[in-house]
Formats: sequence, C-alpha cells, structure tokens
Amino acid sequence: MRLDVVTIFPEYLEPLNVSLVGKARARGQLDVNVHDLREWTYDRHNTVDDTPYGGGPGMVMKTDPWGAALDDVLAEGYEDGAHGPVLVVPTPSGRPFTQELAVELSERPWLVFTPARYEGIDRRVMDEYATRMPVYEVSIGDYVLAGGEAAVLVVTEAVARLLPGVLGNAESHRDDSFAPGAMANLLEGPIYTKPPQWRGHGIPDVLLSGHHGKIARWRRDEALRRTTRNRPDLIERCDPGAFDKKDREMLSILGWRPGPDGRFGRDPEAVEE
Ligand code: 6GU
Repeated sequence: MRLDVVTIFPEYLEPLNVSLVGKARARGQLDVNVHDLREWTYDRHNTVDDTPYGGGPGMVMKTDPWGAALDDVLAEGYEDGAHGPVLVVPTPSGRPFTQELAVELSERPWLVFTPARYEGIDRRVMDEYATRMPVYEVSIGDYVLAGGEAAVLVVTEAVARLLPGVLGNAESHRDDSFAPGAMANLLEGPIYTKPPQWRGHGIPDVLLSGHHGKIARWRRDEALRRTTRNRPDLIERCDPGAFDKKDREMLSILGWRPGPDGRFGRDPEAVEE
C-alpha cells in the first residue's frame, strides 16, 4: 500500500517511522511519502491560509497550494477506479472513523491524506478531487484537535495492522473488538500475565484451571460486564440473536433486560453491579 501525507508539519508524522508502521515500511509493505505543503507556495511568505469569506473567526487553507500539491502527488501514478487513489481528509466534521472504514481503506492500494490546520480547507479542494477519486472526510472522535495530523497517525495505524503480513502472528482480525460483521461487538475484558501475585493482587482462579470452556465463558462474562459499563450503546445496538442463554443470564445479573423488540436495555429498576 502507498500512503502520501501533505501537511505543513511534516515532522508531526515522524511516528510513522516507529513500531508497527515503521516496520511495515522497512519491510516494503508500506510506501509512505510525507510532503511539505509549503513547497507548493510561490509567494515570499509561503502563505497557505487566508480569511474566510462571509467573515468569522480563524483562517481557511487556500485552494492553490493544495491543488498544486495534490496534482503533483497524484501525477505519480493516478489511475481511475479500484486501483486508483482515495483522498482521506481528516476533519471533526467528517464521518466517524470506525473499524469498518479501516477495513475498507485497507483494501485500497493508495491513500492520500490532507491533514489541515486552522479552520480547515477551502471546500472547493474536496469538490474538485471528488470528481476524480473517492473522498473520505473522517473524524476520529467527538472532540476537536488543533489539526488533522494526529488523526492521520490514528487512521494509518488502524489500517496498517490490517494489511496482509503486517501483524506478526497470522491470527485473523475477525475477533478484534469492532470487527465488522461480528455477531456482537463487545469490549475485551481484563487480561493478566505472570507473576501470579503482585502487590497483594492475585489473578482469577479460573484462568489457572486449564478448563478452556470455563475460561471462554469467564472471558465472555467479563466482556459483557465491561461493555455494559463502558459502552452501553454497543449492547443496545446488538442483534439479540447474538446473545446465548449464558449471555442472557449474565446480562440479567448486570441489570439488563430484553425490551418489546427483543433488544437489550438497562432495567431502570436495577442497581448498578
Ligand atoms: Cl480528523 N481533525 C481535527 N482537527 N479534529 C478532530 C478530528 C480530526 N477528529 C476528531 N477531532
């Protein structure tokens, strides 16, 4: 997979040399190219922003540097269709970046990122490139960052670990929390390693029992416990067919009941476990 990032802070992308993404680059599985947007400015001050039409606070990134930069980057191998590039535009007004979208992007050969500073990029830039390629405006969560560079790191890491051969062990991503198409998206419960005692804290006996069935059941119960507590929306959204008899017993203990449509919701009478 090829990645291009156009930014006014190329040094912000240095983490792409580290860890999983860095190793994938070293192995030739990822071809990462970071470009300084100011190389496509032609005035004395290397201007990339200007005041917004209609007034208002902040500055807007100008069309021309982006147009010139993207034309040059895309000229390095543009193709139409599934083999062509996609534009990924990080913005707090984008669609939520999810595991499903990470999987979709991981199936493309070429991602071009345009992280912005200031209030964002002149709309006409996205409109122009949308005539040539898919444009994904994505947000990584409900908070506001000072710029899109951190979001590029987030998206790149989520996508890179899905590429064939990038994760060390060839275990599948099917069991990832949030794997698309999973029966139920539950958060993972707690995990432990040696030593068996640490500062007076032991580990649950079942994990030492060697009883694989019991261990699997305990893990599932802990996943339900953690998901009801931290992400009740995931339980409410679940197809009730995803819950077996034991799941239902656990959900009941946690104070969750099926509603008229079968979907689970928190029993308003229940006391928090
Ligand atoms: Cl992608 N960019 C910025 N600036 N803020 C964000 C974001 C992106 N996602 C959430 N907040």
